Amino acid sequence: MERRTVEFSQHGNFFMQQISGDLLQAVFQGSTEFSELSEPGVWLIENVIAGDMTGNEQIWSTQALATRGFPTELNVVAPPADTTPPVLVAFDFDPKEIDTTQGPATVHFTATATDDLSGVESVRGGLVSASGSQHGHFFMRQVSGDPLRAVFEGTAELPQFSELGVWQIENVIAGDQAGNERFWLPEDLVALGFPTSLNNAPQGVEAKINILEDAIRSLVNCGALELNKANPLFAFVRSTRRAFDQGNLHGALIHLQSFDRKVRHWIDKQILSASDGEQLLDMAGTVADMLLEAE
Ligand SMILES: [Ca+2]
Repeated sequence: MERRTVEFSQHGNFFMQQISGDLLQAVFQGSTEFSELSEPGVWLIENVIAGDMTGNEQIWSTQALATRGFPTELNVVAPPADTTPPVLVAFDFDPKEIDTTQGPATVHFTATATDDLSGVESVRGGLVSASGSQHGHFFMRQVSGDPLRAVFEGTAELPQFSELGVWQIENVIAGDQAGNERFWLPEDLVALGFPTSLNNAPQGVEAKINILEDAIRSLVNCGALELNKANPLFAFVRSTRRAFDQGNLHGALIHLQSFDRKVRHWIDKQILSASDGEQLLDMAGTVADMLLEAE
């Protein structure tokens, strides 16, 4: 015995098995499955076919079934389409002060996103450095909630020697299972009251003195400065370091304040390029500001 379910372009069929009765009056049962790709709308029982043991078959058409008062229609309800991307209802990261001068820094991100129908599938985003030349990324995974209100977590790692200064969240992107995506730019995040800034700065006076020392060392390494014990730049940083190590913050500050005159002298003598000199002065100024605060 066989039955077919048909509606125009899509066809289905199902086979039935005897579940009770006897050879002369048998009760059959079977089933058929509709997938999410099945055409929505009214499906018709195209025909029902019954056969006996000797091979005789009888086919009843839709019309024949309807005439006998049997049901012939089955309505497949169309699933509503999901055309709306998720909504970002929470976004934060920690810490907001990092220091990549001594090693890489890891920033932890959390976000909560809601979706109307298919469910949130992904949340990710990017970071950009102050100059715009360096980028970081964070990919998040769902840690709790449900598809319609999901909590995501992820991390971004900024490598050692990443650009210093304020990094911005460049964008946050959330997508749903149906492929709808939405981008939030920094101004969108600010409008929602979410943080967007991450400050990458050396922490502490000592870290900054290290940077100053490293900067002078790298000028020597690239040949911009001659390695000479009498080099006043070395003498200057050494004495700043010594004063700081002895807890003599005022002494360290005096050294830093005399730095400006010395560096300008070296720039005038063309022993130090103007841009290198300005960079060193910037660094020294930052250390001096911190010492002033600490004093
Ligand atoms: Ca959606």
